[in-house]
Amino acid sequence: MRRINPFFFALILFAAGFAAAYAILQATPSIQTAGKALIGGPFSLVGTDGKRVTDRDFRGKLMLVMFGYTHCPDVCPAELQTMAEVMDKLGADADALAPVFISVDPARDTPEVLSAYVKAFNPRITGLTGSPDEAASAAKAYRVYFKKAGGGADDYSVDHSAFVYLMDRDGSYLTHFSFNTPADAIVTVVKEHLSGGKST
Ligand SMILES: [Cu+2]
Repeated sequence: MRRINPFFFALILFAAGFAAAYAILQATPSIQTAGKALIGGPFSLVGTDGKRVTDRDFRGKLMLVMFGYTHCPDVCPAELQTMAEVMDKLGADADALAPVFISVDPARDTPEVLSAYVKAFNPRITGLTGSPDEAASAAKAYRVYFKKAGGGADDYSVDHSAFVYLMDRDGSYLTHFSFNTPADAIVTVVKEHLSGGKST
């Protein structure tokens, strides 16, 4: 058998690598689409008035959903401030958007505690809590990570992911914003979806 030219062999390896990379890139969009569909879903929680609230109560409005807790030192206050700014900047369009803050610390975030907390940012923000299982189930639906970290029995922090999710009028996932996304950027995307000009 003829000996393969090393240069030719290297060329084949390179071509194979290129083909593999191309295949992965081609496959990526379908992976992302599958991931999108998996974010969100049914939840059953307790509102700040103590009444049961489910995802179905928000049908017909876009939802801006974030998870956090009232004792959070920095991330949650910053994100709630951004949510409040989004509502202010939307003006009349704010009626079409439901901002929702779901507690990952239901042990301390009673409906009363949560109510005072979220209303201080904006009276339109809905605070939701529930049993530990209900909160965990909602977080799981949104692929939100959270874990109690350090501190004592009543004095602890909760690590949690800090995405803000934008959900469609039927409760399906549209997109999400990472921590520190400016209110203006969120308003732009919300308005695109409100006008129906963008299909994700
Ligand atoms: Cu937080």
